[in-house]
Amino acid sequence: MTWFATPNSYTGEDVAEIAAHGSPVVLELLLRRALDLGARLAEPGEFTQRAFLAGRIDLTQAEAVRDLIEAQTLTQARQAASQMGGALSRRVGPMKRALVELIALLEAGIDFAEDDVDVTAGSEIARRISELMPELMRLEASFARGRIVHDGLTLAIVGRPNVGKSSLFNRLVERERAIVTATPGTTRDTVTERISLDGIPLELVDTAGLREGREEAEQLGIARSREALADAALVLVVLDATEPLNEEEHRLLEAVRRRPALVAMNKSDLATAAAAPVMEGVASLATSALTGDGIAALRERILALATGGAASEPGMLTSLRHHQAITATLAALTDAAEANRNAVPHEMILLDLYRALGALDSLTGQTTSDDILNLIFSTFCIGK
Ligand SMILES: Nc1nc2c(ncn2[C@@H]2O[C@H](COP(=O)(O)OP(=O)(O)O)[C@@H](O)[C@H]2O)c(=O)[nH]1
Ligand SMILES: [Mg+2]
Repeated sequence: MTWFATPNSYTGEDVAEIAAHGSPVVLELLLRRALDLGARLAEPGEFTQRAFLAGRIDLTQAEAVRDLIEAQTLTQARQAASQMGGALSRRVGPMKRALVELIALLEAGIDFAEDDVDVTAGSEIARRISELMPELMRLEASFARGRIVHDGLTLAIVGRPNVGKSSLFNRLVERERAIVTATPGTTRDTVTERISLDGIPLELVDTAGLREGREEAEQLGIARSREALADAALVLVVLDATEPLNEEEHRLLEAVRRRPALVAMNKSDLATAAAAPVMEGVASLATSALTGDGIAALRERILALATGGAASEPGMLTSLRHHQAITATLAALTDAAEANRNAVPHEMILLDLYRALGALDSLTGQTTSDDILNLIFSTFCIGK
């Protein structure tokens, strides 16, 4: 038994922790005994929620506890650990202080108008607001990388039969996961495998070759391929570099033209430059699943496609909730700046500034409604 005395426990309350040998029978027995003696089972995330309500951690840190438990790659775990350590809150702290200062300045001008307190000049208000914007915008932009580190992405590998989709898939997952044969139409069902590309979780989907299906099983496989193609965030179109494009491939390239897509001209070991099919403005690179040529470059290109070139940084926004809070802060500050330009009374500008502060505070949980709090903590596992 370990005793954590208030206020130095995880939740801030008096906490007794029982550690036991891992046998499920022993644990079950201990749990039953504790329940018989008046204990009750914790709700999902209840300990973390109590820690949050006691002010031990803020909301971004609480969310990071869940993210750390659910982390599947080392990068995800590191990102969650850094957020748990307060990286995001530390980034938001100075912006909040600057905003509170500006609010205090305007409030003072209104409250003590008769006592000769100088009314803040419009130019000073404009300067203070515009000083806040760049870092808020950087923070908003960090969501591009933060979201994919957090959520991962799906990449569908598509193309006609026998071009080497399964071979490339196996190269990327670094084992013989999908069946490769010289007979077209071998892959009948989608095969998925999770890999980590520079820490970014990527779900690869190998699909059945797209063509007019010969029999029912293959037709079903092709229907699934089309679904996988529609659902995936990223698409890898595989072509055979030794053969001209056919109708199906022209249609496919047209379909992915406006999507994040890459084209692998596979079997480059067999291809002569003259035989390389003509591309239609889609980025392509030569690969050989047989020799491994171009596979490293393919990984890099997939990574660049996934991240859009956004680099990793401390205190990234990782959830839509974070992103919405920052977008709302930016919108309210933009309104405040606009009102200030139009020489609107300070009472009105303050309304916008308070709205910005509220949005910023919702990120760390100071002004988050109970409904949203309950929603967040319900996604935790029990006993955390
Ligand atoms: N020479 C050569 N053969 C390849 C290459 N990639 C795949 N193949 C062969 O092409 C055939 C079809 O490959 P597979 O991966 O099953 O194609 P899929 O139908 O598109 O999944 C197999 O015999 C592979 O060994 C490559 O880069 N070079
Ligand atoms: Mg295949």
